[in-house]
Formats: sequence, structure tokens, C-alpha cells
Amino acid sequence: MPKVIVIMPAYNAEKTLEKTFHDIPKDLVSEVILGDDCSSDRTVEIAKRLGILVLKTPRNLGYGGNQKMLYRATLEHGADVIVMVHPDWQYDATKIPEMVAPILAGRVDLMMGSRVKGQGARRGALAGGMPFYKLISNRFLTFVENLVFRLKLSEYHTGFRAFSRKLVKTIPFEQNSNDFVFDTEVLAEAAAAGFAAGEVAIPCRYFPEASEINFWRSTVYGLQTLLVCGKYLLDKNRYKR
Ligand SMILES: Nc1nc2c(ncn2[C@@H]2O[C@H](COP(=O)(O)OP(=O)(O)O)[C@@H](O)[C@H]2O)c(=O)[nH]1
Ligand SMILES: [Mg+2]
Repeated sequence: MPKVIVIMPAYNAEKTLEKTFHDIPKDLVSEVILGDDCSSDRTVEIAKRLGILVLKTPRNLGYGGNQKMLYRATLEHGADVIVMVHPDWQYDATKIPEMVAPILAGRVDLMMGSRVKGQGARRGALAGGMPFYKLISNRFLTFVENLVFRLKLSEYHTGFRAFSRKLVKTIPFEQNSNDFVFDTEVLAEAAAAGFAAGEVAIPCRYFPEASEINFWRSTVYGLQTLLVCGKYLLDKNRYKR
């Protein structure tokens, strides 16, 4: 039986963690690991009560730093497929089997949960409550990223992804940013290594606890994403091991 490990990079997720965990199909998933980036709420207490393995960052490292710790752990624990989902219940974890199947079948090494695929940006993302400015930047950045990375994705900024062990072992994720742009760098590295990607349509869900990133943080993230695109065009070997 292949080993599927779910990782959740968490920061103050007490209100949504249990709901997210509840949606994870336990028959398919061998292990759930939560990375706690020094939350100041009851995230760790709730995770332990739910039987989730908790790993703690030594200090507040940021979203990317938290994920580095988690990918390292999944390799050590012998994962065949790694699913990353945010613990803020923004993404539909009941879709994990559809995310994992194409990887287990050997068709692709990367799967993305897309809030746009099959439903369009307006009926998907906007109807689900994505703020208009985030939708516009999501569309613009995705357009640019498709030209640069050529992964043919309907969106690049989802917090619901699945990877093969081979992909995680191949990409030099340790050199990535500790900030949110970590996620973009992972896709640049997957593209540079020549991995193919697939997508699963997921509903878009926005509510106060699901999105704490403000306009300023989002703008910095958008600019950093464009910088990754520029660096990739200049020399994509920097995203290879
Ligand atoms: N380590 C760390 N993680 C964070 C921070 N802020 C948010 N996160 C995590 O990053 C993910 C995305 O943040 P979120 O506010 O949901 O952004 P959005 O849904 O993309 O608008 C969530 O899983 C959060 O738990 C932070 O300051 N530090
Ligand atoms: Mg969110």
C-alpha cells in the first residue's frame, strides 16, 4: 500500500483545524502532520487531541520555512505521495483521493486543486468570495506563469497541492524563501525539472478565518512571484538542483 502523507502548514488555525482534519479521508491517508509555526492560539492542543503528529518550528519562520520542515519530515517518514493542504478549511480536503490517484498511477508528479478549472474564474473563485483584487492578480499572475513555466494550469496560487516523492526529492526546496513565495518557487522548480502537472476542480471558499493575508502582503507576494518568473527566464538552471 503506497504511503500518502498529508501536511498542514499552520499558523493560528484553532478555529478551522478540526473541520479540515475531519474532511481528510483517513482510509487513504497513512499520516497527517501539522507544522506549527509558533501559533499563539490553541492550534497545537487541538491537533494533539485529534491525534495529528505535530512538528514545531524553533521560532516563527514563516509559511515557507514551516513547509521546509514538513517536506523534510515526509521524506524521512517514507511518503510516496505528499499532499499539502492549508488547515484553514479554505480547500476541500475530501478531494484528496482525486488529487492522489493520477500521481499513484504515474501519470503526473504534481496535482493542483484549482478554484478556476471547469467553472471559470468568475463562477468559481469570485462566487466563492475571493476578493476582486485577488482574482485580478490571480488571473494576471497565472497568465504570466503559464507563459514562463508552461505547466498549463488554470491557477498557480492554490493552497491544495499533491506531489510525488520523486518530485519532492528532486527539487531544491531548501534554497527557497521562508515567506509565501515559497509556493511559487516550488512550481518553478517542478517546471525546471520537467515534471508534468494535473488539476482537480475544487470549490472556492472564502470566509474571515480562511484568509488573513492583507492587501499589502498580497502585493509583496505578487511582486515576488513576478521576480521568480523573471529569474526563471534569465536562467532556469538556478531552479534545478
Ligand atoms: N508561518 C506562517 N504562516 C502563515 C502566516 N499567515 C498565514 N499563514 C499560513 O499560510 C496559509 C495561507 O494564509 P491565508 O491567510 O489563508 O491566505 P490566503 O487564503 O491565500 O488569502 C495558511 O495555511 C496560514 O496558516 C504567518 O504569518 N506565518
Ligand atoms: Mg487561506
